[in-house]
Amino acid sequence: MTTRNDFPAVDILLQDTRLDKGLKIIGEKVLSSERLTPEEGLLLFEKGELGFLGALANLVRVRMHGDKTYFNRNFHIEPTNVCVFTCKFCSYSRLYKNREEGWELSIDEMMDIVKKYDGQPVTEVHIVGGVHPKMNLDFFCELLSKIRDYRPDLHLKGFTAVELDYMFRKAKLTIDEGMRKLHEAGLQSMPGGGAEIFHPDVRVQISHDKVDAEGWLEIHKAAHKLGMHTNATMLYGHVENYWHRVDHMERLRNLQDETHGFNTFIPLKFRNKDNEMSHVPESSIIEDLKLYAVARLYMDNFPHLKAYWPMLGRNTAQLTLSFGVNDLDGTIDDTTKIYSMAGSEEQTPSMNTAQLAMLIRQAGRRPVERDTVYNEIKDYTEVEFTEEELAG
Ligand code: V47
Ligand code: SF4
Repeated sequence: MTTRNDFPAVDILLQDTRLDKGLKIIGEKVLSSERLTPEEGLLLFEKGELGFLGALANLVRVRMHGDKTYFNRNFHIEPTNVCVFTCKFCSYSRLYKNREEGWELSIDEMMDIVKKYDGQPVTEVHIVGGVHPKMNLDFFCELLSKIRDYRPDLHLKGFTAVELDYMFRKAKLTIDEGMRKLHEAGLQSMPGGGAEIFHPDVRVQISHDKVDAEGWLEIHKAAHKLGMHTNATMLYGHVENYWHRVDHMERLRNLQDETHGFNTFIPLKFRNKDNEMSHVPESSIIEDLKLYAVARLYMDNFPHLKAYWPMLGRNTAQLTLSFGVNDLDGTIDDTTKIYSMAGSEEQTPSMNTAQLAMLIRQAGRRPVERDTVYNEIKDYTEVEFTEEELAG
């Protein structure tokens, strides 16, 4: 049990007579583990300065996880970038009529990707892509069961609620029926994509034609009912305002109170290369760090907060470890294109275990390899790496 005496820096900040009264109340609430209201979430965005937010978020992070920072060994399969939807921020997708500009992998081609990892200690495959009109539920059930049969030790995490909504409607199945089918075929958990910003005023501007907030939340709820864990994302730093961010987090926090099925909240920074929102400037690093800190303070029932390094870049991701983040995702092995195509500094995202562990150690944290559902595999705090391993 930690007390305020364990965090003298926070105590000093809260004693400062110049501190805004509302922020002082929030600080006291955080110290006594009380839930913040939406108005308080908004005040943190509007008035909280970086040092204040960081100190509080770090306190919460230490209270929940000590110095541990998690990562995993994973790779992605992106079955296609052909997509029936037209999200304005997406640099990755191609419409069906332009499908010769994109890719469409067969089950055999995807199995060849899995076979590349024969004998390697990866623990998770993350399957996500565009919404292809011809890749249906049966196709993906076949893919899942083939991977499961070939490599039963690999955790199968796949499909955003956007992909599932389309798949289930096309198969004329209810959400519960569709989800059960995928679960039986081997799907073990779901990533958090497709959430973007839930508020309809923003959603209609950036992704008007895909599943809405209620549909997204319903699908995650169905997965939770089956005992599956899922993640939740928020695409930030474009046309949304602070209130839209709080509204987004509030909806997730409410569902989590009901189901406790979410593992991780993952803010995704909007990147503006080669998409229909390229005129919208990207957020500053200060804004990024503030957002992570507010998210840690607001999402009090989400066990984990992840900075997804292929999107944020490894340097900023390392900084977030002082602003509430306790997870960096995985080794990736250059198997995702969503962020490199949108202009991330990580054009060939791949880090080996040594590089990820050192990134975490440089930030004064303990690197712990985890599996998808946060069972701890190995603590790398004391492990010595060779120069060759660190060079990658
Ligand atoms: O929903 C698309 C985002 C998401 C851009 O659950 C963009 O562990 C920024 O959800 N700029 C899909 N973001 C990826 C995703 C994800 C990634 C890593 C880990 C997990 C997890 C989930 O990618 C989409 C959308 O929000 N995205 N385009 C862009 N230009
Ligand atoms: Fe399609 Fe996803 Fe891109 Fe939207 S973000 S256009 S759903 S691939």
